[in-house]
Amino acid sequence: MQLTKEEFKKRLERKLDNYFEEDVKSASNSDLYAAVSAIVRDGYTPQWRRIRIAETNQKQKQVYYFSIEFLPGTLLKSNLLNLGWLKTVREALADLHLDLDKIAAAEPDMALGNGGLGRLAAAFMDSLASTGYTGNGNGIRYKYGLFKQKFVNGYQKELPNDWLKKEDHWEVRRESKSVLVRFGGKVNMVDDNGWMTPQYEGERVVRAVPYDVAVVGYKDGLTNTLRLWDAEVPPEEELNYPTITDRRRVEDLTSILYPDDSNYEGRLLRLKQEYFFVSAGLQSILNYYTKDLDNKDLTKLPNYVAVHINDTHPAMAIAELMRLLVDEHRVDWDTAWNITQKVMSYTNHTIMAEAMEKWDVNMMSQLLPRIMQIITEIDRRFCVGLKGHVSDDVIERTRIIKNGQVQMAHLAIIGSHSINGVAALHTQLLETKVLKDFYNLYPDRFNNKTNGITLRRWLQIANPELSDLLDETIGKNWRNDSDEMLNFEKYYHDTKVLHKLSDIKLDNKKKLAKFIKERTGIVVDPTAIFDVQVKRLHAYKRQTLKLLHILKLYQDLKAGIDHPKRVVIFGAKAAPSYVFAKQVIKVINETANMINNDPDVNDKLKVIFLEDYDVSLAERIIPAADVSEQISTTTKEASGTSNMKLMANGALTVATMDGANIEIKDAVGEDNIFSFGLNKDQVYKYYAEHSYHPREMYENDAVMKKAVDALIDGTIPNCSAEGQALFNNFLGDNEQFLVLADFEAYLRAQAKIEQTWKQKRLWEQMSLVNIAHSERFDVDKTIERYAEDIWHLKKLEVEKADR
Ligand code: NBX
Repeated sequence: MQLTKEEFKKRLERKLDNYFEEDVKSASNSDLYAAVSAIVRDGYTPQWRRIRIAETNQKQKQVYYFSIEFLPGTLLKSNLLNLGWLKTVREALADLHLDLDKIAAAEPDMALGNGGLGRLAAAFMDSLASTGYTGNGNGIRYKYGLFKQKFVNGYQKELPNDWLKKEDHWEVRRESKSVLVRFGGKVNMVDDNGWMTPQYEGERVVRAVPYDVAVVGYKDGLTNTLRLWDAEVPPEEELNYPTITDRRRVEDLTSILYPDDSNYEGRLLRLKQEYFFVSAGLQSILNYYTKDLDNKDLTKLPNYVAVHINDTHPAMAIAELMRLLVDEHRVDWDTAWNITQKVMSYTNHTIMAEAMEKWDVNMMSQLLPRIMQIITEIDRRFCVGLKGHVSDDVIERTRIIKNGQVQMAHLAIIGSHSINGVAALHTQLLETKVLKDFYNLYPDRFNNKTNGITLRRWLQIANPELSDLLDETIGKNWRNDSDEMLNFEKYYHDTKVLHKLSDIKLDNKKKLAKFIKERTGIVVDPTAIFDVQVKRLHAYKRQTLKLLHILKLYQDLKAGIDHPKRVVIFGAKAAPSYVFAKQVIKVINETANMINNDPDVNDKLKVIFLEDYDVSLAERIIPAADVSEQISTTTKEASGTSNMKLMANGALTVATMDGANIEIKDAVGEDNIFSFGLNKDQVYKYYAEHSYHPREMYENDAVMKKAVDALIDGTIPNCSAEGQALFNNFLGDNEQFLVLADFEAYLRAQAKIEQTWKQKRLWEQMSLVNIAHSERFDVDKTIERYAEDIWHLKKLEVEKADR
């Protein structure tokens, strides 16, 4: 039975009355949010239970996606959409003079992730449920999500993100599924009836309690589970935690998400977090397998279970599964290793050396003595196995333990049957450069899986007007089958459709302009080019290149050289300890201040750096973008995903040939993207020959010199130290990100953007092509490839949901 408007209104009244003794007239948005989300919960709960039963009965293979980050954003509208209720509920609320968007805004973002990696994990959850695969998420229920960003005098300040303060309406505590996780102490191996068994002494025991969040699939999809673990003192251990400080130490384990998107910080707490959720997750999988499925034969585990390791943070799963199999279930080492390799698969998300995780052997031995023993044994056998087959150098380069450190990527590769990169170029670089030795050892394990995005969220939720236009032109079935979006290209010469497209964009830009006015007090002209760069702040992503372009535009305008009106919009958080990234934020903010208040510039150029970029803010910015800035140093951005979201919303991409930008170019064709900059061979040539001398470029290019000098000649007020830091960085021979090397090409690409902007029809046509071809990056397609090539899953057979 589909929900009707009348039925919804009845349920709403009842909930408001029961929960708050309020009615629709008196209830606050936050009360209304609680009531609507309760109705949604009632909508999926019966199916959630039914599916769990079906899974157990059908004993289908399931995937468990282990990720230290999940970044779903808000869930109300996406659950409504996936239940097929969004339109009905929106209209029913409107009948009651209520606005769904305002009610939904009362939901705090579930920001248990930093950026692309965490968002991808959330997208995969949605997609597994939507495509009909039983996939479970396994992660941490952080009490504080990614920090809230504030600007104070142009500097980034970080505030705690207390997202659970008002209670989360989606999670269900499942105390009966709790497990125990052990840390520290000593381990002695003793002979127990011929089996060497560990005996622990003086270890600390922590209780892992799961909180399950339903992942509601789209339309006739499944309802899967995202399981997030919380750390508590075990009731039977209370005497061992007598003081509040002792207890707090346990609770601290799941207290904060590390705000560290690439620069790796070696912290004991982080190591504890990694082991905690990995051990809890694997224990609960084995409990399910041996008890619920009543399966005693662990050699069959790979027929029922796939565990995916999202980046190296959960790589200890390999050692922990070995521990559980060998120590707890008494499986012999070789058999256990065989099982483990068949179960595990691993995705790499970066080639940046500093983001490759390594742990100190001493630290690991103290915190996780048995795990360290097992990793040592895996390493020993790996070396012994290769001895005589490959050179000793190769063994030295590929082994897990080196120079007193555990190389987590090596552990992940050696213990998995599949290793994938996240875009074609990235995978190619893994195979030929970064992980070349491993590729030579295990060529069959390597494969590419280009990332994807939840088109449902980025079109149907974030851009309903564009979605309606697609309905009107190509019919509604694109909502179920994204291939059909390609038909939109047939409207390339349709003036009416092109006009509509431009009206929709203008409308979205007006909404964003209003939001910008509310947030910053700055008025921007919605008819200007909205030029958007939204992503974490990182030197390799080169927000700095955009900054230099802004300075150049400013200097032109001051000198009377005209340009089309432009509003540059940034959204970006910097890791709190990342000094350079924070200096960039300060300089951009001061530059913005200077330009936005300069009457000479009038409203020809505005620079808006919106605070606290998160999924909800992305949903406002992305539909309003004309230009998508994807300007990383070629080879450095593994894939990127904001590039895909922006293209789906009709923005035109200015891009280096990096990560998935290359595949975007393949999809839309050269004429529908502004590509520029060094190619990968040129980048590697600079590195290999140490031939990058930016000072020469700067001295020989007057335009570049003028823009760069603005950083230090007092042009930009209030940031002389930070300006100097950027200046020094750009001109250093060891500047890795080659900002100045791409400057001129970038200006040319921007000049082309300006010319194209003046040809309104052409711009709309290019935009239309981009929208049509974004189907290629539908995450459901990515998931189908993981399911088939890596996890070997079949779809679960369930009766159609009765919602
Ligand atoms: O993963 C990102 C890459 O930079 C993107 O190119 C890619 O599209 C995306 C999804 O594959 N990596 C990323 O977001 N990394 C992290 O957030 C991260 C977090 C903690 C950490 C290291 C990296 N210690």
